[in-house]
Amino acid sequence: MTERYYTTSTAFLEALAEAGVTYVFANLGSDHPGLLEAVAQARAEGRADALPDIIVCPHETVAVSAAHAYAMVTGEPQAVLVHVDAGTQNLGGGVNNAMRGRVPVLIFAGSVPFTQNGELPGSRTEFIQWIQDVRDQRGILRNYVKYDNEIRTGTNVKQLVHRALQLARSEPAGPVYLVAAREVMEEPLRPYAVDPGSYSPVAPVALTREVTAEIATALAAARHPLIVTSYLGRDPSAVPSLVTLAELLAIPVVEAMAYHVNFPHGNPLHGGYQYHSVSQNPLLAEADVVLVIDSDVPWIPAVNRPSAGAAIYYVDVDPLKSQIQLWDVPARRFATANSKVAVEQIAAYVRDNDLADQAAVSERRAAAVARHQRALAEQEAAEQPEDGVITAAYLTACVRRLLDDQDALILTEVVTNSRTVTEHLRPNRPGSVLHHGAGALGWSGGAAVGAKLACPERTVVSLVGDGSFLFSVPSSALWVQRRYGTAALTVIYDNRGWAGPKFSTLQVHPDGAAAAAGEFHASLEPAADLPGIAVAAGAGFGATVSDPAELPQVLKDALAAVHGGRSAVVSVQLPSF
Ligand SMILES: Cc1ncc(C[n+]2csc(CCOP(=O)(O)OP(=O)(O)O)c2C)c(N)n1
Ligand SMILES: [Mg+2]
Repeated sequence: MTERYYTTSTAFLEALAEAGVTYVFANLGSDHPGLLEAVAQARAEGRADALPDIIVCPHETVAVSAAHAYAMVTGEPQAVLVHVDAGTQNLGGGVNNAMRGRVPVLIFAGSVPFTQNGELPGSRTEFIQWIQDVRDQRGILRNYVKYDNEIRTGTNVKQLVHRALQLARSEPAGPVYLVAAREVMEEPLRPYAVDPGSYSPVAPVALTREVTAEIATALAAARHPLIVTSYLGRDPSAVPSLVTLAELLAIPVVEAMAYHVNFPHGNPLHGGYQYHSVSQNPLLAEADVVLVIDSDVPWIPAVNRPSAGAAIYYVDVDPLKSQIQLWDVPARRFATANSKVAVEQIAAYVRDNDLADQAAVSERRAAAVARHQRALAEQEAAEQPEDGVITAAYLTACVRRLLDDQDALILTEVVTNSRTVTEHLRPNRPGSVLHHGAGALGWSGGAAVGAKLACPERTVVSLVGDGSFLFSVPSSALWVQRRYGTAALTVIYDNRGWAGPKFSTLQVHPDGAAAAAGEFHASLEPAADLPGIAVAAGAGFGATVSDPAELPQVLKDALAAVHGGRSAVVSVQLPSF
């Protein structure tokens, strides 16, 4: 029997598969012959099933965003393969998003060969291998990864991969980066195995009994307790636990810069959404005890903060925000804990010690019900189209109705329309709306690919700004969506420009020369044919709509195209900002 083909590349890919990586989102280069040969040899030997599938991504933004969304949906990290320093740089904001969004992703890039005279298999053969020889390739990503290392030999590559993924998955989760030169990836090896079971992520952390008692007692004794959260819903099973705690004491829950469904919109204790807040939130102003759980920016203190006397408790996987340079939320207690575990502990303590003052709970509940009904009535009123113009609220209501009977997964990247979109989607189901959780636009196109691969049975819908759509490299994203049968519906909130930078300028210079001139260099007129770009790249349906009466039917036709297996992109013309 001939000896099995087995190199560092084979072992690397095997380790990924053993660790649960199903897909390698790849953009290839001269650094990857070892990996491509390993895949081909495995196929020839009938062992292709032991390796992950390769998804070709013509832009790295699409690759990393796909891996990001896949991990958000499943909790399972995927791999991204890029070309030396150049491909690493092209990952750009996508790595930033994965890091800030606490999402595990394993990124691998080749580094240039370290021999040049043919001393070893893989030695330099192309001029670019001198040009791409930089001082510190790993430094490109060091601000944005939890761990970076170089694979120096195949003999322990499996351990490195499993350790990297263990770090990536342990809370706070995040991206990790491995590099290796061609000679190392070509190294012949004896096949070997490691036990993936011995690299599980760190177990969730609980509150101590003392801190549980302190927080439970403070919340139960408060007149106006409040919970603020941004990403507790990253574990959908944590949401019912939060609902139980909130209902036990009738505590309103405010979602701040939410990028998951943290609390059902329809629950009367939902205290609303805070995004780019420009005014004081009354619930925050009246609160005497605030539990912040899983949030980076619970409020923006210059415009919106709790009262000076409020007792704040901060529970988070990283309550001191060690990855943020200036961060200052004065709290009475900071505690490291998994949010689901923590809210269950606090609720159990309240119940076991009969701490709930039922009269106060009934009073707060009645106030919450009235507040919630008022908010709903205001939202309903805002959903009517205005004088033949499609507003963001009306559009979102149409999308909500369109998806009423669908098992939909909605990805949002709508910047200045974030609050409107979340309010009018009225999300109730944990895990049904996702956002990258960070600041680098251009996620949604690739994210739709990852989301669809993660849950092929669900209808994937991206709601995006026109600027964000262009950032997501639609020529690449729509092609990947077609090639791999991951059809998605994209609805563009098209205000023909970047409202965000304009609003930022007005916040700092409300009466300045830019405001007086009305020039913010944020217009994207003359408008590009965005659905045309999508159709040229691979979408099966593209349309631009500006008549409110036509909108529901256009959205239906677009959804039908998606159910028929082809992506659809609809540009919805909103008023210019
Ligand atoms: C990669 C990246 N580049 C630039 C920015 C700065 N930025 C913030 S909002 C914005 C405009 C986004 O436009 P669009 O998606 O149309 O949303 P709108 O502001 O119109 O609501 C820009 C350019 C960013 N966040 N990310
Ligand atoms: Mg815009």
